[in-house]
Amino acid sequence: SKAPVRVAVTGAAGQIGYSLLFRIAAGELLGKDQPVILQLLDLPQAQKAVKGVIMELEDCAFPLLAGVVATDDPNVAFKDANIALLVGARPRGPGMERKDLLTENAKIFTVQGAAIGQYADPDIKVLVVGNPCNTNAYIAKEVAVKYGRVKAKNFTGMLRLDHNRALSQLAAKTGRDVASLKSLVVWGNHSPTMYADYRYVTSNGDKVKALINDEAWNKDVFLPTVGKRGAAIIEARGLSSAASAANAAIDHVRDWVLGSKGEWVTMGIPSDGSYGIPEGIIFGFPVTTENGEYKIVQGLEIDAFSQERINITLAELQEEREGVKDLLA
Ligand code: NAX
Repeated sequence: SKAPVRVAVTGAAGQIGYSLLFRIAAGELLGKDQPVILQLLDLPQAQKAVKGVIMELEDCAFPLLAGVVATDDPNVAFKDANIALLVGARPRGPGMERKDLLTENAKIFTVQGAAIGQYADPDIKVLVVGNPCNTNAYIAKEVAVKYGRVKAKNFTGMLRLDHNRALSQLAAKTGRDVASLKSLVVWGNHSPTMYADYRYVTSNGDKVKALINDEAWNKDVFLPTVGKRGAAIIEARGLSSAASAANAAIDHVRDWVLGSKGEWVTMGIPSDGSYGIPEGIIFGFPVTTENGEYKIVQGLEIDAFSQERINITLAELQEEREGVKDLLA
């Protein structure tokens, strides 16, 4: 049988962690024949809750769960890790400005980036879920690569929840099966500025844009619905999205590792300059994946409306980068 893969998960005691860990241990992340060792990181005050989660993991008697490590030390959590899901982050407290949120998280991701850079498997694949996820991924990447071991291209941020949210809105609007919808893109930042672009989406060979045939719906309904979905869930549930976020994290990493079989998926990845996005910024792009590598879908025409939306989400990311510049100097 295969050697176990080490999967580090931060924020293990949180609500996304509670949805995520059981699915990883069940083989939904890396395949039903791939044993995993979970390396769980959370804050010191959350260690008791992590213990409780581990008791439940034990009680599932998952055949693929080859071991569990619980720690409050990033250097231990990321040791030899092959995959890292960075979920834990500082939530926005009452009266906290966006800028404070950015700086508080920058500190966390600087520490974790350094631990990954020094102790993880050099081929580690990192997905940042904790918000602001694009900029947190950017920080972890910038810090980690300074140690000269891990690869910048392997630091990614999660746009997949936005992608899946957009797919389900399109399925509802067209009455088509969600599984029939291909070639969606979500450009940019995981924030309400993200641009869900369905110009290329097809369903069983039909152009979804032609099926919908309503430009006003795009601007007035679709984009705001997808962009504000997180807030709508908080309003309805009294808690932020967790099971759907965990599901998207699994989709993201599974497709990255096991391949998208020619289909486009959205990943937040360090830009290589494609589509005029400055190099290094973590930006949502359409990619295909094969053999553990992603490749940006090239040559898509960017019309005036799309360019305008891409500029808005890019400007936000550049502003966030500017806000953490001093911490990375
Ligand atoms: P919870 O507050 O339930 O859990 C967060 C956990 O992280 C807690 O157990 C906390 O102790 C831990 N933590 C905090 N700082 C840590 C650190 N420095 N090291 C290790 N662990 C730490 O939040 P949850 O609902 O699980 O959400 C986690 C993060 O995901 C939040 O930042 C949230 O904003 C973000 N989300 C991102 C999404 C995306 O699409 N990218 C969607 C869902 C979610 O909103």
